[in-house]
Amino acid sequence: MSDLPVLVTGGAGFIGSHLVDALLARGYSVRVLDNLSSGKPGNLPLGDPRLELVEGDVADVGLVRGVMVGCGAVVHLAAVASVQASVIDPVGTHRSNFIGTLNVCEAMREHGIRRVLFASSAAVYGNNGEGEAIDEDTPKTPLTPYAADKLASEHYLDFYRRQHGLEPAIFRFFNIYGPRQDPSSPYSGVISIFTERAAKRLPITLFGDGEQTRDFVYIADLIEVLLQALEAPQVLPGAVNVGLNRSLSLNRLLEEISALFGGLPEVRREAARPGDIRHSRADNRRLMERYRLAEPTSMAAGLACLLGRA
Ligand code: NAD
Ligand code: UD2
Repeated sequence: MSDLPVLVTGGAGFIGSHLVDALLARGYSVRVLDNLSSGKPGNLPLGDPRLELVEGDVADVGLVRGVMVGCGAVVHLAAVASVQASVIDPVGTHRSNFIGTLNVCEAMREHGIRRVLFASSAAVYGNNGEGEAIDEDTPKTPLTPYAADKLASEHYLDFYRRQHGLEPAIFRFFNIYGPRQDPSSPYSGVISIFTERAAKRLPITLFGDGEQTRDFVYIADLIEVLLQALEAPQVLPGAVNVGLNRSLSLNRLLEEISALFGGLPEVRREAARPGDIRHSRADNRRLMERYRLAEPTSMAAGLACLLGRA
């Protein structure tokens, strides 16, 4: 472990703020760069003197250069995290999701910082491999600006690895869930939306027949992997899926939520979202080869933690 601060871009968001907590608990000091577009200062323990929050944009190259001075490693999470938002605003999304990555790479090269973790997405596969466990060699067909920017970012990180000695650990997250995932946007993670609405007894909207499946990963399991990647003596090239090779249908998810709340509010059925993937499940052999994940959190346990009942 290095004494130098870790820079976490997007550190005030859902995943970022959990990582910040874990880094502080392990004794790191942390600098967060976040434009607070979806992240919140309230997600962060701002009273901790080892934590510094810099409010600003990863698309601002001068700022990224400045904020990196003295850092030992970078975790690059800042992005417009909603696929639908990228469809509505491809240009704005590209600034955050691609130019931001390029700025991070350039600033790292200038400062001689090598280790960087990057949050890519299962979205890079498009519909390929649907219905099977998707491995990392599955053809990539990014279907949205969000997915195209993530895949382009992966390629640039790999260029900086080959050309400038960066050590990028690239992760393709499947569906991450947990506390602090913002339920307020209709495009936020389905678990945060369903649990909040169940708690408030508000109607739940189910798009499609509910038999679509996802590979849900509890936030603590992801953080465990990210910490190992940060501290690993070396990083092998090639992106790594972060999924558990587990399928859960939305109908089964609703049953789990119902059990926790003693019933469900009204469930309104609407047509499937255009472009919605039917089945998404990770082949996670590479994850298991490279990282230790003793006993992944079960959905029942994850939901209990999310609701503060664990
Ligand atoms: P989030 O919206 O909670 O976090 C993103 C953070 O980035 C926010 O704090 C936001 O304010 C910040 N941000 C956005 N644009 C910025 C910019 N231009 N400059 C500085 N900060 C900016 O979402 P999250 O779920 O925590 O996602 C974190 C990362 O993981 C993102 O890169 C996302 O694409 C990726 N990811 C998440 C999931 C998931 O299931 N949650 C799945 C695949 C990939
Ligand atoms: C997730 C990620 C996305 C990308 C993608 C990769 C989130 C928020 N999105 O998209 O960034 O990485 O995976 O494949 O993590 N649904 C409902 N009702 C609701 C909300 C959602 O039925 O109120 C459905 C939705 O139509 C979909 C499923 O729930 O079938 C999961 O939706 P999601 O938005 O949580 O995640 P996903 O898989 O579309």
